[in-house]
Amino acid sequence: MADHRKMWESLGLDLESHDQLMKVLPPTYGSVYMSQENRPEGMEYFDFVVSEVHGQRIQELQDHKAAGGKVIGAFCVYVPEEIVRAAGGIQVGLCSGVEIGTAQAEKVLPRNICPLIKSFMGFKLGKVCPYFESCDMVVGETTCDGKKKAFEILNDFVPVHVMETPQMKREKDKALWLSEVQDFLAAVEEYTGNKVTAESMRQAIKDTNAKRRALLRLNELRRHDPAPISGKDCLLIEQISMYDDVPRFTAQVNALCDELEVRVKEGKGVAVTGAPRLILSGTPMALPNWKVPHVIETSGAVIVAEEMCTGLRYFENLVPEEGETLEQMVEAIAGRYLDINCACFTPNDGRMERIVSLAGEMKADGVINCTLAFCDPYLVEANRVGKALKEHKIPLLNLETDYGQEDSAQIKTRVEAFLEMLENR
Ligand code: BJ8
Repeated sequence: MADHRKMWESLGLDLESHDQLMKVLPPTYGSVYMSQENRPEGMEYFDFVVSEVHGQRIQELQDHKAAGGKVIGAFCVYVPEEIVRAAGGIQVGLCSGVEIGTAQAEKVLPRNICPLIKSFMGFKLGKVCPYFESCDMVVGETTCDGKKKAFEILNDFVPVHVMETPQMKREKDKALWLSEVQDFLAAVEEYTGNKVTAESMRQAIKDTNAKRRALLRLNELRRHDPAPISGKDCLLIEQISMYDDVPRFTAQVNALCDELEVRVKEGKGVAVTGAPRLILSGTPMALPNWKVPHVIETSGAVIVAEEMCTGLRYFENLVPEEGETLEQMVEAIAGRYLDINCACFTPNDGRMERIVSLAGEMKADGVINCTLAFCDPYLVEANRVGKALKEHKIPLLNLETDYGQEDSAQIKTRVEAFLEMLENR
């Protein structure tokens, strides 16, 4: 890795804590990713991105800023990245999947709060994330209570624009959401100093749709048995999609898909034909949270889809491209985003329907519903997931976990018992 210390210093990072974070990543990555057999060659690009996760991409963000551009951070797939792109900005995902800065985070947050919230607060207060420190503004949302209240605190350290995400999807909620998206457009224009035009918005929608199409293409290829690519690799790509350069990422995913198509023709895969096929559902798995997928795939199963925000919920709906005026395009964006099925909505039947249909499409043998500890929306919704899957006789394993490694062995025991049950059905 090139020496980026000067850049990190200029961003105000706490270099000592940052060094500790960077020390954890390579060995974890080596054991989780590089140990996989028969990986597609196209994964080389994504390995490189991880090796330069705080290097090259951060340098690109600094170059963008030096040229007058703005960087905007987000924590949720409800934040419409097309708008930031249309205003000439770069949007980056700020959710983190590692326990770091816990002591600092617990000075402002209760101990018993979802690890995702604790982690992003720890990243900010511990000054260990160059993405956070590159952001001119961050965008919060009123999805779950924990996040909503945490954004008030975060606003003491970085300007936060909060979007009010409704909790239901009735006509009046749609109207509220559209007005929130319009307000967001105005805020982004103000921050970037750039006026969004119909032309720039059309291009941003096209670019973002192209990225989502590439991810959909990748997902489609996973229908095959043997699976041409592991779930771990797909999750990694989905995590990287939140912050990589859009056209470059799209091209790399498509190149990987070209390779996978050949693999499929040759009957080549990463797991043996007939290996148990599982769908992973639940709360997002932010980089570098690979614990559960690693346990699953080292137990002999293969993950064939992620019904998560680091997964299908992020890319399965496209923004319709027919809009002619800026207003029409903004409406199309609002409509597309409100279609996402987050457990923060009530009812959230769309999610249950999607998990069931996905299990059929991907010929899955079962579903693992994995929820972060203290996440009330998803923990309570596990009941609805269980009911829907039972009605369709789809086996389900519910897991609740955090960012620590202490429960790995226990999770492995439960996953192995689930796989044994699938085998004996
Ligand atoms: S659209 S899932 S990205 S809110 S895990 S912080 S819900 S307590 S992340 Fe999410 Fe947007 Fe919904 Fe997706 Fe709260 Fe739960 Fe923590 Fe969560």
